[in-house]
Amino acid sequence: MFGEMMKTAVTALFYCFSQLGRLAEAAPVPMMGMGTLRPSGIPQAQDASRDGCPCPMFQLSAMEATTEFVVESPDVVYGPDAIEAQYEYRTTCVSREGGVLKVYPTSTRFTFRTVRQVPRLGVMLVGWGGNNGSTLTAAVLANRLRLSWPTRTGRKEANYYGSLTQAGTVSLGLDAEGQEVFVPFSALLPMVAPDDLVFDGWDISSVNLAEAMRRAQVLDWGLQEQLWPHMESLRPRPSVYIPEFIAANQSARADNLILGTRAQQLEQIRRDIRDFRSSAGLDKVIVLWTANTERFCEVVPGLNDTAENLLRTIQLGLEVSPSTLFAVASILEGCAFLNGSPQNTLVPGALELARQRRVFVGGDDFKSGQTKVKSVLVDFLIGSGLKTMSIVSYNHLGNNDGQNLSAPPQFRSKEVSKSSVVDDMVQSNPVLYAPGEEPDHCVVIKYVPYVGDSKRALDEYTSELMLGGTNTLVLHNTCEDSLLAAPIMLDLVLLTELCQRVSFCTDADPEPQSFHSVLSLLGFLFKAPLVPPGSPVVNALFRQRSCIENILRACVGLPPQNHMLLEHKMERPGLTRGGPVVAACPVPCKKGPAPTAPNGCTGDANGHSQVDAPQMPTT
Ligand SMILES: NC(=O)c1ccc[n+]([C@@H]2O[C@H](COP(=O)([O-])OP(=O)(O)OC[C@H]3O[C@@H](n4cnc5c(N)ncnc54)[C@H](O)[C@@H]3O)[C@@H](O)[C@H]2O)c1
Ligand SMILES: *[C@@H]1O[C@H](CO)[C@@H](O)[C@H](O)[C@H]1NC(C)=O
Ligand SMILES: *[C@@H]1O[C@H](CO)[C@@H](O)[C@H](O)[C@H]1NC(C)=O
Ligand SMILES: *[C@@H]1O[C@H](CO)[C@@H](O)[C@H](O)[C@H]1NC(C)=O
Ligand SMILES: CC(=O)N[C@H]1CO[C@H](CO)[C@@H](O)[C@@H]1O
Repeated sequence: MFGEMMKTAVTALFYCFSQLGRLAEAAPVPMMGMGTLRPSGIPQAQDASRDGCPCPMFQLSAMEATTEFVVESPDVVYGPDAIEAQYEYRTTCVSREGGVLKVYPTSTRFTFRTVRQVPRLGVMLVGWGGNNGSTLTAAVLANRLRLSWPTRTGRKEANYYGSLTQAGTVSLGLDAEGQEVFVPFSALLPMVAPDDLVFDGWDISSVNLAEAMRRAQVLDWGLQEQLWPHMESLRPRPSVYIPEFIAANQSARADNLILGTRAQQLEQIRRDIRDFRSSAGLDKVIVLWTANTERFCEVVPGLNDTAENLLRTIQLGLEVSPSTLFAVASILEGCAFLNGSPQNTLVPGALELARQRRVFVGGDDFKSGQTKVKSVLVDFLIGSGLKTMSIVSYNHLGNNDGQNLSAPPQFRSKEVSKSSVVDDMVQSNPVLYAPGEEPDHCVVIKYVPYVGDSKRALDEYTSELMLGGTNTLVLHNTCEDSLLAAPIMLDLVLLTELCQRVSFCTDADPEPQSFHSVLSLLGFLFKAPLVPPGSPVVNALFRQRSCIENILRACVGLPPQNHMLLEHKMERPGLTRGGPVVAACPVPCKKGPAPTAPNGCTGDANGHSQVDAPQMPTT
């Protein structure tokens, strides 16, 4: 049932046909990353191809995993330093004229330039000793060292499952047989390899990363043992602790602090960033807040509404949250700052400062478990014309974060970040929802120590069907929160770094520019995506994914992915392909009069690969 629903929600959806027989009546397997997300019980991609699995999808992704590609086009120039692509951005402009919507197609010519040289990149985590910070560090080390470890269900190997860039793929197009060719997301443009990242960070708790890993109780023991000697020497730098911002129970671990005035603390953070950059020989540093959720704060005119006021507030020692202090320090050091927690760290003054210094900021709150499902499921429900009226979510978790979140002021931050996640989907459908009408939406978070990091999320979605019917979906999701969050943190850093190497200009404005300092392209990875003032907030997950994919494609001169597959939908295939090979017609072309009334079996609107589908209406 769930698989059935995902089928319509997920635009680029593929089924492994060879598995379909095996799984018999079981739900088809939605694979967001095409061959990367596997249903449990199906062998890994590599194993599958080794075993001679006839499924083309798995073989392809394994085979293509290291493939480089080159775009053969007069619009794309691979220079020694940069890839330059001419790109036609086609969009539309809508205006209301006398009760009629007039839609004007428009076109803008862009030139994208992507620097090819990837830098030596350092990542500084605020809250390095937390579950997320220690898990991410461990994951990168385990992959770099190619570790494997025994578990009761067999040996496991380090991988980057859950990372869009490392384990997701994109379709480059069709080959001569009419089959799609996939490459890893990370192959689209030169990106830093995650194994090459260098980590550092701050934590109010002084324990080293090995002990932090043990405290987090996320990883298998066999893995922890092997990582121990590598993590033991990693020690978080002292951090800024202001008790009123995080829940009282954190004070027990606060033994590693930067003392002094706010201004002195700011200076120390800046020194730490410079020290890391020079001592580790880095070209770039990106700062990521993954420390505890702080309480929600009001923006006060005259104090944090402009860059100048915010800097003055810090100098005067007035109230400023630790996360905002870290954001300001990063921006002043020219380092991108990403906020993985829900609180409103990036106050207007911080955004203005980022704009002035041309530094990227992104946020808020990693989109890992429940919210991610919500941003798919509600998109599916409303997108298919069902009127969702009630969304209720219960969470219980037992990690340190959960303990905090059960405190009301911190919960308020989480509630705010989780609550607007369906707004764009509701507003996209004026047929179902009158202006101002919205579903009931309730979120509850409870602290249950026993479940630890294995967060439980229970969701109930009730929607109105035609003629007075209702449909209620209930979902139970066991999250392993930090293992979902760590690959997201990785993607955030890698995509942000890539965006720093992209510049573009238009014919009308030939002066090269960068993306807006509020890097809204990262929306796929955040629960409450921060966007430049005035731009629409997109929460729907596959719109967000398409945004990243299509912008990266534009940088190599490829058109947006449109999933039309017209090649496979024509009575008489007539598409000529460019390139040296004019592909053989993939569909058997019958001579003679075309059938006048195709009976709808020419394929399948869900983007299925055509392998087993009936290919032509039989006359
Ligand atoms: N675990 C998840 O799946 C998940 C998902 C979405 C969002 N988040 C958000 O990410 C954040 C971190 O989660 P976690 O599970 O790693 O929590 P955690 O409690 O294990 O780790 C947080 C760490 O931050 C440290 N810390 C607190 N205040 C600090 C400060 N001022 N400076 C430096 N360090 C400080 C703590 O000592 C702790 O080590 C939370 O805000 C959470 O809401 C987590
Ligand atoms: C910390 O949490 C425990 C329950 O987990 C509670 O009994 C205790 O009072 C809390 N301490 C503080 C300082 O809030
Ligand atoms: C803005 O500054 C005031 C005064 O320092 C502070 O009380 C408030 O919490 C700040 N708001 C935010 C969102 O940081
Ligand atoms: C770690 O990241 C996950 C995913 O975003 C988040 O839910 C959790 O709260 C984080 N943990 C902490 C302590 O920040
Ligand atoms: C579950 C739990 O122990 N939460 C604690 C978090 O911090 C608040 C204070 O802000 C405590 O009252 C809670 O007990």
